[in-house]
Amino acid sequence: MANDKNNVEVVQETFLVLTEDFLKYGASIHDLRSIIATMDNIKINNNNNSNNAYYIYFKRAFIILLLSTIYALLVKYSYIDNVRKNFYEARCFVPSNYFIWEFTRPISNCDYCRNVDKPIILSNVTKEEFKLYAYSSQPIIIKNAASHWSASKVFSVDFFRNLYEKTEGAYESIEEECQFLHFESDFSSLREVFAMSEERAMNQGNEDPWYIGWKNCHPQILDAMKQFYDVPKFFPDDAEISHTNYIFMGYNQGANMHLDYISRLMWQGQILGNKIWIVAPTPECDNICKQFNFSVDTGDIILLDTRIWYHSTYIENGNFSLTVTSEYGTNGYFVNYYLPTVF
Ligand SMILES: O=C(O)CCC(=O)C(=O)O
Ligand SMILES: [Fe+2]
Repeated sequence: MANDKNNVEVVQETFLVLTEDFLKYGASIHDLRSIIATMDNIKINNNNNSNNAYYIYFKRAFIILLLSTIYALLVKYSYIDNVRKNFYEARCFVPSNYFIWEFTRPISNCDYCRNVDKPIILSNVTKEEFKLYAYSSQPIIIKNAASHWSASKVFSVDFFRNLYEKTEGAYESIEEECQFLHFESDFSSLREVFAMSEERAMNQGNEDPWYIGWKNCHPQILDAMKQFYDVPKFFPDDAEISHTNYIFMGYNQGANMHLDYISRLMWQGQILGNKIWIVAPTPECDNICKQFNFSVDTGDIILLDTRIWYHSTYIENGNFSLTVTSEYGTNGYFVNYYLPTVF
């Protein structure tokens, strides 16, 4: 058992170090996707899905084994001590571990993205009407569903700085159980974000634009935030609603291309500003499905399955964007999109 754990850790480390090294040397997640797509360059179609899937699994298992053996040898002979040290120091700043998820996720049957080249756009949707779309794999925008939130008048960099400064244990909760995502920005913690100059916070002057996100899980922070927004009323009664949430805010570059390793669907309320979303299919579906872009405007809610759609975001014209994001849905339906797991 202890040995198994060691092996799992070694594999995870291998892929974390690989991801970090690729990103450090200037590769983007987009480039990494292309590598995987080239490796999986097999047209998946309805007739021989499972053969292809076994072939892809076999290839990935072989690569995992090969990389972890090489890595284990390097660790054994201590050549990698420095890399390892850096890895532990940098671990929490890696936004998402591309290789772990790419190599261990199930292979998609591509049904989720077949013929999908734009989001479904709805407005004034009732719970009854929404039932039809509730667990759709197509991105959905519900126009103006968040326009009535008072968050648009209250949420700002200052609001969150004050809230975090005055709430005991709030910063620690991010380091201990939650998550801070710096994307392309040079911040390593939320404390650092809130310590930036007013000028930089407003994207004025000569400093680089910034964009960050973080997960809120401190009960007092969540209670304070919930006075200013609502979980959408149109979600089905049986949907699990997450109690935690994320804030994403900043300018220009947005989030880099990634998939999320979460158990439910994502919903996001666009509280301030507009944001462009770029969504792309998983690499094994590159021959069948398309990447596309769409804009989410102030007051809209976007629903997206971020576990199967690669996604990145971008904010135009130097404007500020602030969103609240959370999860809804059930674990169960996830299996519909994927071929049976063979491991
Ligand atoms: O809002 C963003 O910029 C990225 C959000 C995201 O990646 C997510 O909600 O999964
Ligand atoms: Fe995401």
